[in-house]
Amino acid sequence: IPIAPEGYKSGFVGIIGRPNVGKSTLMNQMVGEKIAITSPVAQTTRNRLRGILTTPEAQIIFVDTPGIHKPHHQLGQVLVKNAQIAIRSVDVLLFVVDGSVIAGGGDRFIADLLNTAKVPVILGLNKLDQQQNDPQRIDESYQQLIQPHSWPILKFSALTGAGVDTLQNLIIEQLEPGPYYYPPDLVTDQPERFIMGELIREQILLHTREEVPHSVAISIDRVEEDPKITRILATINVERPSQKGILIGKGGQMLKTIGSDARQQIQKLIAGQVYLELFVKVQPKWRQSRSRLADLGYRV
Ligand code: GDP
Ligand code: K
Ligand code: MG
Repeated sequence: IPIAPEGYKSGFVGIIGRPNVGKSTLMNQMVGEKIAITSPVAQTTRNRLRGILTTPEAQIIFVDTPGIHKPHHQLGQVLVKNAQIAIRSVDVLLFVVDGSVIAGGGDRFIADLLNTAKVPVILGLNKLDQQQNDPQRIDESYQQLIQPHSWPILKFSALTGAGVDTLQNLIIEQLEPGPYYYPPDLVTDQPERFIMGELIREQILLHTREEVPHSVAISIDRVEEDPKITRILATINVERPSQKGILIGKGGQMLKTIGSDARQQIQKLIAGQVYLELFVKVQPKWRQSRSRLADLGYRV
């Protein structure tokens, strides 16, 4: 890692908010590459994932967290714990809400958690591109939400990128002088294999209904790099035989669609040809088991 120039700034920025407000979309937009998967399904993001943005003035390390929600089972508890750890270990907190609707109970829960924050907080109203029903009422609900604090409020669209430059500048203003924490050309702390697994999970989230997505975990079993093509063998772990049936689909059609769409995403990631082979395996109750969660790469 090179030595940063005189006066260079750096720091960690925790992105927190309830599920589906656009935290992962925002991180991808800031970093300029798709490193975090996004979808309309809550709990798309399971691990703390770092996205690194290096500019001539500053290196910002974004920490994308799973959305904060009430824990129902072991995985839920792990997700909330990870978000709470993130709050305590960053230099700036970026509280993201869906600015196209008024503040809700989930936002209130997070605002209360943030009362104990000892670092600067920025409130980000996302989805600026979406129609607001009653803009004035929406704005008031968020002003009220952050009281008695005077956190700066910014509006942007993580999807289109509108307003994101202003957000970037405000974050840099809040950072202290510091070194490069990561090489300037790195965009994430995660190994390529992890992102490959995530890109497969993303296609499952996009192609199947509610009951399957929350019960999958992907393991990348083998990656063979040839000069011409990269061969990837991966297993989709599910909890029940019925879910295995759904994922495979009639005549294997569902698995074929998921595999083909995931392959295209992975080809973009590694900028090369990919051959992807997927297996589906039943691992009963993996969500309840801490040791299995650890095996599958979750921090428990
Ligand atoms: P997260 O759960 O907070 O990480 O949310 P995601 O980044 O996965 O996004 C949830 C959904 O909201 C996805 O379908 C995104 O495409 C969508 N989304 C995110 N940001 C925006 C935005 O600025 N505008 C619109 N219209 N949709 C967005
Ligand atoms: K999501
Ligand atoms: Mg996310």
